[in-house]
Amino acid sequence: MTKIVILTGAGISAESGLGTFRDKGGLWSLHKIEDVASPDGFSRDPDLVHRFYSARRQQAAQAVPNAAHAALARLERDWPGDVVIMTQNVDGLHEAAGAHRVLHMHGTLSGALCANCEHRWTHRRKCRLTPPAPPVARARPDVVWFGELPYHMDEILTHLEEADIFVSIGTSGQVYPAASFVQEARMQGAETIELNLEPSEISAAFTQHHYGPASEVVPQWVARLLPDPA
Ligand code: BJW
Repeated sequence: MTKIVILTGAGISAESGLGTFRDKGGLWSLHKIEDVASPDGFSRDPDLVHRFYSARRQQAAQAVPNAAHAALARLERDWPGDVVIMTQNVDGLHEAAGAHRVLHMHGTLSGALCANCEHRWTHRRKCRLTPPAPPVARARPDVVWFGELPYHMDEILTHLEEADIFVSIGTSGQVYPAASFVQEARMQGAETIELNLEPSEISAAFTQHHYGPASEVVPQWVARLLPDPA
């Protein structure tokens, strides 16, 4: 049975109204990465970091999955082999579209973590993080910042070793370790496909490319793999 391993990045959620990081007008043109996406930035100015993530949490709560998320959920449901989505996104839109096998390698906006004791919880309110009770005092978003180890790496590496098809969707290939997944999959003999708005930094590593908005190229790719829905 053919195993399909899918890596997604911010580009898949762009048409759901969520900003990407490195595109023109993206999050990193509005905020300094080292201020809002690093442990040092959080230590220096936790309020700034909380404001940044509160705003993104509010945007994500209003966003709805687009045709690309829906196509991947259909692929997961109807493909006779294994399908795994590993996402760098923290927005939860894959699950909102109905996908179940999703590994959140950079965490989620709904997760909270105590920076002192590593206690984790899901916060109840949509915007501000509220620690459940003392001594859980230093609440931070449960997301992966620069210099931190992404989540589920052992499981991810196993899936990459087993992949027959590796597909990268809407990611610029500028952030590691995700940017190296295509090489891992290629070394195991997987077919490698890039679906993106435009060639990424690592396009040359892929054997197939389809460029255009995710809401178009992803459903087209899924339609080639699956017969029309009844
Ligand atoms: C569309 C579209 C549409 C637009 N349709 N497409 C030197 C060399 C190599 C590595 C390093 C180095 N120095 C430091 C490092 C490591 C560092 C790193 O990679 N730095 C680089 C800047 C060089 N990485 C880390 O620190 C990571 N940890 C780590 O390496 O630990 C060590 C280790 C790991 C594993 C094994 C052993 C040891 C941690 C990285 C954490 C990244 N965190 C963030 C924030 C997460 C929380 C949050 O969301 O706020 O993750 S940063 C940000 O970048 C976020 C994203 O997930 C990530 C990737 O961005 P993404 O998704 O690719 O978005 P964009 O904006 O870059 O691209 C969008 C793409 O979509 C574009 O191509 C568009 O064209 C396209 N697009 N509209 C289709 N409609």
